[in-house]
Amino acid sequence: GRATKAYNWAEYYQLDDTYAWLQTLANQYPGVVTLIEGGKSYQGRSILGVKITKGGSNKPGIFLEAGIHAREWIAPAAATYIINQLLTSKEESVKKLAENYTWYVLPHANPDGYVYTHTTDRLWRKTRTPYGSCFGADPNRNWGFHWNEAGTSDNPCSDTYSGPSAFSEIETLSLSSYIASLKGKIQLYLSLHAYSQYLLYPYGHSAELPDNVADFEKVFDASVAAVNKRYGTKYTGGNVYDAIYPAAGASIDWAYGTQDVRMSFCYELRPSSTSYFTGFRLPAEQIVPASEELLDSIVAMVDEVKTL
Ligand code: ING
Ligand code: ZN
Repeated sequence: GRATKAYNWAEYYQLDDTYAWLQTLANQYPGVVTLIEGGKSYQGRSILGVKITKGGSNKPGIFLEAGIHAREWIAPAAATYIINQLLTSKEESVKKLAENYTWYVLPHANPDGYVYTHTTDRLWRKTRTPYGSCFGADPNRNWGFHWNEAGTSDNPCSDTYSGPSAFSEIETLSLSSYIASLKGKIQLYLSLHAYSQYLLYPYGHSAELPDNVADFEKVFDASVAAVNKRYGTKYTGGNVYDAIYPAAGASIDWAYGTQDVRMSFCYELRPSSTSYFTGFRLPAEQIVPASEELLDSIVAMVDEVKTL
């Protein structure tokens, strides 16, 4: 699907295809879509995204980060689906979602890793920073909030290597400073991963619950009910530490714990639990349904957040 064919959601794209598409959106929607650089990668790539201001510039912000894990291809695909719906949907609920918020969407938080899954190793997860004879730190274990306290590895060859220090990875360092530049503007932080069909909220570093856990539970309930409506897809979840496993240094914990973002969630998208080999290879025919139900869920989530 290169150059001559229109960008669509029937296949997975390479990094350059998606970045070119983002550029066309900025040209096509002047004053509404602004290209943003959320950061840089070790190999010098841009963490490119869009800011969408359909309702003007003074709306509360929603930040959507995807692709921090390279092999979870459905995550960036769903992020671009959401960008497209925010810009083109005729549905009243989606139009409102676009008009009432400033959206910051970054489909590829780990561009080097994503390229590597296309060229060399489909199941690569981490960044590509060299560490001795191994490569990469886990960019969802590298953020500077209770860094390395649980569910991480000190072995650079491990898929959950936390890195030599918090924010050792240029990807998390630069992205975090971009997010910090928006401090006070973000109401909701979303991180897209795969797989297992979970909806998760802080924390990952310990079983301690966020002080507004009752609000998280209300929003969680509305969101998992909505994800089920269209195709019957079942999500479960809760706080990261209890619902899946200990995991310190994740982006959603950092956003909640250090940036005054009171609502911060991670979606683990389709498929449901299956083998490691097939889990990251969601058939391309499922990009659209997985993304439709995700958007249904986000609509309900934002409606619920509004009532808090
Ligand atoms: N799962 C996430 C991971 O980084 C997660 C789960 C989400 C942990 C949010 C911490 C916070 O391990 C996958 N599949 O990557
Ligand atoms: Zn992941």
